[in-house]
Amino acid sequence: MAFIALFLSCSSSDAPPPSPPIGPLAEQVKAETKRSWEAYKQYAWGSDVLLPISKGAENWYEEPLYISPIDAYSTLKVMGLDEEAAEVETYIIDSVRFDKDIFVKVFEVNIRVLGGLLAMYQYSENEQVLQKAIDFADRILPAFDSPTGVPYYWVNLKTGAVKGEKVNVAEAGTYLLEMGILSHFSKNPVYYQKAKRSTQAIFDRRSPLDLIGQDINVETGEWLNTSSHICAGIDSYYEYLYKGWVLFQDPDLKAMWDTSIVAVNKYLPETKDSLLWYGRVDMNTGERVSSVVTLYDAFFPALLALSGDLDRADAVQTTWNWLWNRYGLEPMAYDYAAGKPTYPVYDLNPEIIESAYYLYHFTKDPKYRAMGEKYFSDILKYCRTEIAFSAVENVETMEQRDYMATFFFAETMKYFYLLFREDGGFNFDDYVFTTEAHPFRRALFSNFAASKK
Ligand code: DMJ
Repeated sequence: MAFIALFLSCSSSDAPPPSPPIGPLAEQVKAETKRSWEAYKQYAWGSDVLLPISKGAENWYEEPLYISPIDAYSTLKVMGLDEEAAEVETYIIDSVRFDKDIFVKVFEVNIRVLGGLLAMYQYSENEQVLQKAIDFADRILPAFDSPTGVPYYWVNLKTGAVKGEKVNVAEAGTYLLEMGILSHFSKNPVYYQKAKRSTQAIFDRRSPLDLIGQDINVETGEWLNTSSHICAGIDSYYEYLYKGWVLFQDPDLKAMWDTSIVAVNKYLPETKDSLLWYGRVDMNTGERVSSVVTLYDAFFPALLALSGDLDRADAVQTTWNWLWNRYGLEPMAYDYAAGKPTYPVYDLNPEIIESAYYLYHFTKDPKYRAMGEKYFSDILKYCRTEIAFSAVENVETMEQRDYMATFFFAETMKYFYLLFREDGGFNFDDYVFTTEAHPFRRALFSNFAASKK
């Protein structure tokens, strides 16, 4: 009887459609994420990060900002860990206040805290979450009140005091998505306008070669470091020009991207031993200044692929894949002319996995999934701890470091999961990922108005 009832209920027309197959590797990624999440909850709940070897916790500042759970939320949702996600949402609503007398790094909290809260609102449609996001954004907004419109490095969440006149371009120009999304959700254009003014201020100070430098003085607009590259310190400025255009359809961003990417592809590439590197040149002369690259640069194939340049994307991914396989993990900084790391830490960073996911998404070439399988097995081999995963102090010795960055939840495990999911998880025609891998549905922004006010 029970069998018949079950059979009838499964075959009735209102039964939910069967879940798409996920695949064993994606299931393994999900299980490892859950294991690490349990460890965060047990040893670090309420703190910013888990210390995965000593089983402790650490905060970025004098008081916690709950960065790991806020950053992790969208990954928990993507993986279907709905109970865990709901627990974070309740905690944020009931227990989290941002009126803290602490100076925070504007760039870092924008991509992790504001971006994470906005993703939480998108999934939950909980107005209280939106109010938290607005409250948080209003507390970092005073940073943008510099003479140039480029934000100061630090802002005090309680007083609005600012400090830090020197910022790099990634810290100066990675706000369009989070601030634009908030403008749309809150119907207040001020956030997008502040973000765009900062991006425009950088673009307007480009050299006659259409290149920008690395560090800028937010009060004078003077370049403090004229090294031009796509490495850590500039990377996500370019990412947000293109993704900002895709999400908001603001033609000014498209024009900035079109000008910039031509110059980037003209002056930065250098081939060495058949590998294509994007190095560093002086923004004014185009002369080479350094052959040191950073593992952050492995985001670039994803951006190239998204913008339609699959050939270059493949060539650059081949380079980063070579470097990964040389060590079994990537060093944070590497001198491709000298052929050795200059900073051998691996911090559980996601970029090379993100690019494998994008390239697989666009080409369906199984070699990119195979790359991801190797990265995952190396991370299991060298970074897995009794309770979670750790950074590695030196990729030549694989000595572990007692730290698990918040982007491990937000990005690294999310991109592994999506790369291994049999259905790919997302359609890029429908979604845009922030630089911290929070996915946003493009259709929500089809009548985006903040750029027109
Ligand atoms: C992340 O916090 C973001 O992706 C940022 O833009 C640069 N890279 C780190 C992780 O490596």
